[in-house]
Amino acid sequence: MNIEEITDRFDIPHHVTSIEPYGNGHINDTYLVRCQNALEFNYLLQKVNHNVFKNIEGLMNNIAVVTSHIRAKLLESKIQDVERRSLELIKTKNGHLYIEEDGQFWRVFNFIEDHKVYDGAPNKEIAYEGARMFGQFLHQLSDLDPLGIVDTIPNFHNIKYRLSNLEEAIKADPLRRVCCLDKEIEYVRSRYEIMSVIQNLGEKKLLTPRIVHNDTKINNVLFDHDNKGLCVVDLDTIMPGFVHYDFGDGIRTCANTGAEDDEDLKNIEYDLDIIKAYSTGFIDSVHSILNRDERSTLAHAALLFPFIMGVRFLTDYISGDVYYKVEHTHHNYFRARAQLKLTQDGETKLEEIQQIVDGCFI
Ligand code: ADP
Ligand code: GN1
Ligand code: MG
Repeated sequence: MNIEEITDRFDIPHHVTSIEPYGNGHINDTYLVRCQNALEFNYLLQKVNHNVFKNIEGLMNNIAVVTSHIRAKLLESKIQDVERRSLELIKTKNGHLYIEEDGQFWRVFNFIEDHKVYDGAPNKEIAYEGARMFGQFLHQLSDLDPLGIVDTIPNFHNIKYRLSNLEEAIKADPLRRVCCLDKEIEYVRSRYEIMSVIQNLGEKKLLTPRIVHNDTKINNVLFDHDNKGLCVVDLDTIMPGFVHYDFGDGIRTCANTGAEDDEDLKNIEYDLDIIKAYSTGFIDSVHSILNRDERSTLAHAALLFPFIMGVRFLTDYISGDVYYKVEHTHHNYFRARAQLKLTQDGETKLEEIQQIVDGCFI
């Protein structure tokens, strides 16, 4: 079945004029479906990455529950433009949430028109606004029944699990890549205890389990032309977790002066002004729901997230690039090295980051 035939199985009430690859994600295959209609209403078709997400039925149910919950809240608050501020799944002509064809899984969303995305925050205003959107999203989900939400990737941000995966990959070493990675592996191993702090607090039940987004890269917020946040996208990883996850991944992607995969390590450091803007936006949205331990340990997420991503990229590099889409042979290596450099920079700035975060709760 070709992509036009796949699209035709969804309940799209307009004539489709083109289907083109879209966006910059590392996981799913995304297409913009343009249609002929007076309102310029278009759609987003996605092939969900089944290698990454094993339980598609559970994942699609999560998304249906969350998008309906958010849409109901927006309608209740009488906000304008609800179609551009929330995702909506377009069902198939048979009323299903997705289709399965030849072992591939496809779904369609409303396409949010006239938006901008940023891979990093170009200024403090964007960092504040992106963070406010992620914080608001977490707040909107705080009254959702957790029993209706399944784990789409078990142990997704469990650093102990990620480190044990790395050790297994090192043992297997299928492409003989480990011999060139002494420096990175030694650094990662030396941080095992300190990077397990949040996981340990969670295991001791000191942090509130919440429904969180879990993938708060700044390019998962869509902005309007005035750089005001429109909508949070990429809902595949919504599942139980801790507030630190959404705070940390946002800081990692907003406040890095270099790129996620920067080959020039001199470009990479944490910009404290951006961290301040991000922290202010996020905490403005969530402060009322956080407990004392969540507040006092939030800053640590600025270390944990580049670290966890460094570990995951390194594991994928050693395993032969089986998880992330890569653009060249050593892409995962450069990603890992860049993320570990950002972690090291965070370590040198931890005291200042802690002060910034504490200041946002006053
Ligand atoms: P991935 O998991 O591969 O990152 P995403 O769901 O994040 O996939 O989609 C990839 C990109 O497509 C996003 O970064 C965003 O730019 C764009 N995008 C996603 N959903 C929508 C939407 N409903 N409307 C407009 N653009 C979208
Ligand atoms: C992936 O889907 P995308 O590109 O927004 C990954 C995140 C990583 C990120 C690193 C399901 O996010 O966990 O932080 O790449 N998503 C999944 O860029 O693994
Ligand atoms: Mg994405």
